[in-house]
Amino acid sequence: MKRQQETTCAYCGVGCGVQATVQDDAVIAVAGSPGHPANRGRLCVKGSALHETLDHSARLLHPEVGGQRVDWPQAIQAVAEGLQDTIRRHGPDSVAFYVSGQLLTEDYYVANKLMKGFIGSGNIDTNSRLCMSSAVSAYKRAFGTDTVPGNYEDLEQADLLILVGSNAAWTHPVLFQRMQAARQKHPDKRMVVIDPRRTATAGSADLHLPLRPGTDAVLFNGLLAWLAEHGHLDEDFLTRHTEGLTATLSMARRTAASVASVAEQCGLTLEQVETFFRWVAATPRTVTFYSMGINQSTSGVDKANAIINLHLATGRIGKPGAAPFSITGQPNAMGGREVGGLANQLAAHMEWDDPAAVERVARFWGASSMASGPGATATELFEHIEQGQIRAVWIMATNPVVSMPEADRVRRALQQCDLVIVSDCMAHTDTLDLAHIRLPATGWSEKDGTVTNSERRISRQRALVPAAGEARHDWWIMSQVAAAMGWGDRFQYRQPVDVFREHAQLTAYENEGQRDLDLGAWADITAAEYDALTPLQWPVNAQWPMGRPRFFADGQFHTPNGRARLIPIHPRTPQSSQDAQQPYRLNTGRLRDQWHTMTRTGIAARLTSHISEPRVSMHPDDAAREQLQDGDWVSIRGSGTSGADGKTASEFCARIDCTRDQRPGELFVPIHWTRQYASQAVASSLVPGHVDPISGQPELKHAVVSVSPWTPSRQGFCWLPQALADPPWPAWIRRDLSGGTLYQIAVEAFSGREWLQQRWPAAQFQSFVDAYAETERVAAFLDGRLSAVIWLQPRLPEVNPEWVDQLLAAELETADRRDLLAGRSGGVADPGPIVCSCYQVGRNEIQSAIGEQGCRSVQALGQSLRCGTNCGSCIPELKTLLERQQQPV
Ligand SMILES: Nc1nc2c(c(=O)[nH]1)N[C@H]1C(S)=C(S)[C@@H](COP(=O)(O)OP(=O)(O)OC[C@H]3O[C@@H](n4cnc5c(=O)[nH]c(N)nc54)[C@H](O)[C@@H]3O)O[C@H]1N2
Ligand SMILES: Nc1nc2c(c(=O)[nH]1)N[C@H]1C(S)=C(S)[C@@H](COP(=O)(O)OP(=O)(O)OC[C@H]3O[C@@H](n4cnc5c(=O)[nH]c(N)nc54)[C@H](O)[C@@H]3O)O[C@H]1N2
Ligand code: SF4
Ligand SMILES: [Mo]
Repeated sequence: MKRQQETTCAYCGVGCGVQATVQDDAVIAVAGSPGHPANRGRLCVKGSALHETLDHSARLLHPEVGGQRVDWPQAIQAVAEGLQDTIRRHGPDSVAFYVSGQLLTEDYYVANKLMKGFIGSGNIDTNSRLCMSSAVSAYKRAFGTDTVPGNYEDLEQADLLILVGSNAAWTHPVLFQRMQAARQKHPDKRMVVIDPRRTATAGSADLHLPLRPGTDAVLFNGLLAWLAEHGHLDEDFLTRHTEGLTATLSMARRTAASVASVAEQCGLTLEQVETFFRWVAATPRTVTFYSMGINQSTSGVDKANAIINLHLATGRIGKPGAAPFSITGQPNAMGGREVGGLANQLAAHMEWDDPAAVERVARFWGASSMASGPGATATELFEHIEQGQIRAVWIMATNPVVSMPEADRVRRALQQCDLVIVSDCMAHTDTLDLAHIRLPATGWSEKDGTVTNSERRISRQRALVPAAGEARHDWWIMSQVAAAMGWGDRFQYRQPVDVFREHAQLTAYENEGQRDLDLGAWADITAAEYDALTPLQWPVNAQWPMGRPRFFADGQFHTPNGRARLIPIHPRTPQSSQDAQQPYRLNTGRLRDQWHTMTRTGIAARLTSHISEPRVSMHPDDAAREQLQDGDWVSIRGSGTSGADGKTASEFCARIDCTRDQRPGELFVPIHWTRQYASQAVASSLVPGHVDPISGQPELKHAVVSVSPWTPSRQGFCWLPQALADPPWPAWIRRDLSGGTLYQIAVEAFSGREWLQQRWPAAQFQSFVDAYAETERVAAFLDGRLSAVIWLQPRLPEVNPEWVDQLLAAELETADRRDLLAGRSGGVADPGPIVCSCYQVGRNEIQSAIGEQGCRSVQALGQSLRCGTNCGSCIPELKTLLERQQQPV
């Protein structure tokens, strides 16, 4: 029987509603929910591949203690005893939880309560520290609370959209498409993109400001000073509802006095800066949408406040189409902020510095041992592990040995830690591989609860199918541990609604209109109501029973005197600076079709076809100076980061991608590849642990590095039936395809035939060797079926890897064998790198449609090849291909 169920996407903070089709306990199809206000029927490429990532073969299916399979009661006992024993010997601050914006609100709530109210330590922090803690601090400095003023409709209603440090076309694709659709309807709307790189997002903008990295505060200070000088401030709003203008303005004037000074400091032209300033002056309906290019910085809070200053000074806040808008990355980063999952938050928008609040929360929880103040933030937490102050850590739904700055150091710290407990849904992650206790968690399609998206909208993520193997919900696992530690009467949850109801009650508890976060309308929610919950924007209480779309248009802020604060900003440059040893600035970030550490998106072959290897983006002038060509291998080393041995620098080994989208002197690498998927390509291992002094957020966007060439003697591909535990090549990148595993490899001295013979002595081999051309192609056959192929030559062969994948496990005709050894993809056209993942349309096909069939527009390409007609994520790339090919030579 087929049925349809409404749920929410597992990935980004847009929080799209998903309509899942379920048959025989399997999700067989997904589509965007037409009725969900976040996406109104759309999904991006990651969302539309959700059902392709649910294969149980890669899942962690049962608990393990010390590498041995155990049952749940034994696992719970081991965790409880491990934590209790540590607390007994070293005190409550010797244990810590490191959790995630990918937990549901219910999971997050239980984690926060268990640590702060019962274990009695503030040591719970989350990967959101790496993501939006600067945005939270800036909102609190300006408004007194962590309140997102606007909503997604503002993005459509704005006449000027300023995207700062955001590659939304790839990272918040459905929102980006909503913006694009609004621009198409009203062509006089404008979009400005501020990003050192020319991203897919920047390529779609009316104005791209490729500023010098880290100089955003100069730009926004300069803008404020210029608007004041030209009489564009909202004096009435400033006088009645804000404080701090004089000092803020004088600092702005001091640090960014003129258009010329701004242009000089930011590395922009006068015309670029002036155009931007004039557009802002002329457009009251302005939304500034900012993301990791702002937050991930040692002055991230200041930069966010520089943006908020602009909106306060022009009164552009809380009105339709006018707001500062920090966009969150993870599906439930916002839910974490609501329960108080950051070490420096207490709970439910109450703070540590208010003793009455600490007492109130303790009373509400019936806390046996209430923590008295903030605990360790993410970077501090791993430092405390390294120094032996924290002896036991429980990591849930995050992969810190890949995503934390100084990733290799974090790895060494965990290797020394007495007790590492990891809850994850997958069987192998770089972090899980270091755990003493492994706990299988339910994943998307099984877990059940709520998430809050970037516009404060709470939606249900529903269980669609039974849990895989013995996987259990995170809230259940923690509640069981709490019970085993003696606090069962305070953790008697039978289902997610029990947790949600208690969370809603806490938000309303002795609130009396004092706290913005108030879910009082749900304080007595029943299971049936919870099941039927429709997406609403908090608060949801007597005053706002259907949720509240916007805050602050009335000029009422949650500061003691009710006024918003403008904050004087003294711009600071990134902490590491380039020198002769580390001449390049390194920027890190995301690709369109991968999610973070690839534990789920790496499984779907369709998603690895867009960009199949970690490439280092480099300006052609830099490449020329280093005597490198596009596709050459390099080794990148970071400063102040030490590798696996603790002595030499961490290393990132990959091929370069020469592109003018990059500023000279600056490199970009993707963050997705882990030790599971590449020999040496963990971006965060190159990034030092410098953090913002207010928010504790690491400066993940601004490292400095050296580059040295590496010339392998040969490169190529190895197709195998399955992944290897320990690949033998000095450099490799793995892809999981439908027929088996593909390795892209680079080798020194290596004979493909000898290696295959050692692995499969019983196999038959056919090979082609051209010693002069240094080319080797070997095929291994088991029982007449093709089981492995290695193809090596001095440069990477231009072959469509899917072609060989399709042949694996097949009994090949003589002609196919001949083609294979000759390296001719017999009759199978090579589509080239995949541009449209939905319909698997490659660059070669698109180029020939433009060149030979005369397609002149995205629409024409869509009609001819279907590319761009489903999720639309590839439209910016289609436009670029059209532009490039149509330029007169
Ligand atoms: N496809 C995909 N989408 C995702 C995710 C994913 O893993 N994959 N992850 C989600 C998560 S958790 C997050 S946090 C978001 C992140 O979403 P984004 O913030 O949009 O993504 P990033 O690629 O990290 O960085 C954004 C841009 O900041 C720019 N930048 C770097 N330095 C500066 C600077 O000094 N100034 C300015 N103005 N810009 C700078 C970079 O060049 C980059 O293009 O994406 C979410 N969406
Ligand atoms: N250099 C550099 N580093 C970065 C960034 C950057 O831009 N540059 N960005 C930072 C940002 S913004 C972020 S958000 C982080 C993300 O970094 P991480 O959080 O480390 O990355 P994920 O791969 O999302 O890890 C989530 C893990 O949880 C598992 N999981 C999924 N669902 C569940 C569940 O329901 N329960 C449990 N228990 N496990 C689950 C997944 O299998 C996966 O192993 O990376 C940060 N690191
Ligand atoms: S934009 Fe894509 S990844 Fe983000 S929630 Fe929507 S479908 Fe999921
Ligand atoms: Mo994030």
